[in-house]
Amino acid sequence: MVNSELVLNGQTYAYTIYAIVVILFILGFAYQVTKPGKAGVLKTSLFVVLVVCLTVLGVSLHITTSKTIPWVPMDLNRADIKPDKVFNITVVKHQFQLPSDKLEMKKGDIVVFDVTSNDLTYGFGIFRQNKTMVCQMQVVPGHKNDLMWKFEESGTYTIRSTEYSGPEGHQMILKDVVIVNE
Ligand SMILES: [Cu+2]
Repeated sequence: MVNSELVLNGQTYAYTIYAIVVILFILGFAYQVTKPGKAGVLKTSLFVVLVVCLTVLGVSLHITTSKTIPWVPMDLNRADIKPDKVFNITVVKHQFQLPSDKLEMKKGDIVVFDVTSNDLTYGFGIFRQNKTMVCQMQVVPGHKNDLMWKFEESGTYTIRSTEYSGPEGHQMILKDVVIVNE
């Protein structure tokens, strides 16, 4: 699985470069058609080549990144996967109730976070130390909400609610409670 942070950074750079090329192309075109004097006409063949290149680049960005969304492969096969650990978590009155103080696992373990809400709709998100999100799901009362995940990097992670659940919702943070050992 590809780290979501890597996907995000990669896409940021790739699409920024792509957008800059397109903007330069349009600026160049605008300059050509508005400059005084004899218009320097862009050769039709060159124009076609540029448009085709941009199209191929744009489409291949989508194709190469389509399988990099980290949660796709595991979710497609999750019925056949037996998790190494299941953490049963309850949420009530804007409080997460964990089965133990810390949720510990080994790097590469397949774990399931089975979260039940007894009152409102909440969110369950796992965040890195730099506050970027690893994964999240919605926690709806009266429904089964379980998230299967495999941590590819050891470290300490924080649980936060990722859904607005009223004014008290912002305090739903359990700092450094998910421990992924090497
Ligand atoms: Cu979109």
